[in-house]
Amino acid sequence: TFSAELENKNEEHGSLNDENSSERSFVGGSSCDGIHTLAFPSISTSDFQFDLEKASDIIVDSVSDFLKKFDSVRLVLVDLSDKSKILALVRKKAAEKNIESSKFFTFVGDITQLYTKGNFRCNVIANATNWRLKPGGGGVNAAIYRAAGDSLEIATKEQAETLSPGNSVVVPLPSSSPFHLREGVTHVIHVLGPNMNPQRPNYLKNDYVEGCKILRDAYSSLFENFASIFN
Ligand code: AR6
Repeated sequence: TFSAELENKNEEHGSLNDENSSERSFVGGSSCDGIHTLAFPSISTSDFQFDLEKASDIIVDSVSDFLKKFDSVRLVLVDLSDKSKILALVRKKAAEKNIESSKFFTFVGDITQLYTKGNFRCNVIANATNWRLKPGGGGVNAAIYRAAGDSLEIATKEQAETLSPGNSVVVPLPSSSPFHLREGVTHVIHVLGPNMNPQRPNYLKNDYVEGCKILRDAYSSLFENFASIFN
């Protein structure tokens, strides 16, 4: 079950720094405490086939830059499985960089059920989307649109029709939206990352110079947009 997975995660994978037990208190349910929390998936590393080593370097660098600029924020990288390679790489690199583990950590679970299944409150979640900002397509995008219902699609259309790689858009969720009511998520930030999958639009043909630049842009856009929600 989900909770069994969480307990397991807490013992073995629960935080960036295994000696630091701070995450346990978050799992107890008292997570927000006025701290703005962004949960985000690893952009581009599954369907878009971006290299995991390169992506993990970019995640850790981008997080570290962002946390230097803001207090009272928390960033949480989420993936579905405790065997997630990207979570393991990021945990290792974040520990090496001495990133504060109360401000940035990893979490195993479904990003659409962080509160209802994981007892972990995040007010903002990021989505790894497609250029048309359309529901479906698999991965985290399909899951988020499914969980949020029509209200996310409608609210998204009010903000943007399309997105170019390296950009993001903030979508406020109406308070009547089931996702808002159930999960306490007030905003979804759609992010479009670089694509290394020949079957998808904007294919970069293995150009990692351009790909890394776009992924860096994607995370800075995501984090700046997150900060803009409460600043
Ligand atoms: N909760 C948490 N993490 C998840 C979930 C979930 N429910 N589902 C997937 N992940 P991907 P991309 C993780 O493929 O590579 C879509 O079709 C997953 O394990 O969703 O940026 C869009 O429409 C991985 O670590 O996004 C685009 O066309 C991460 O989320 C395309 O895929 C991102 O995987 C975007 O591809």
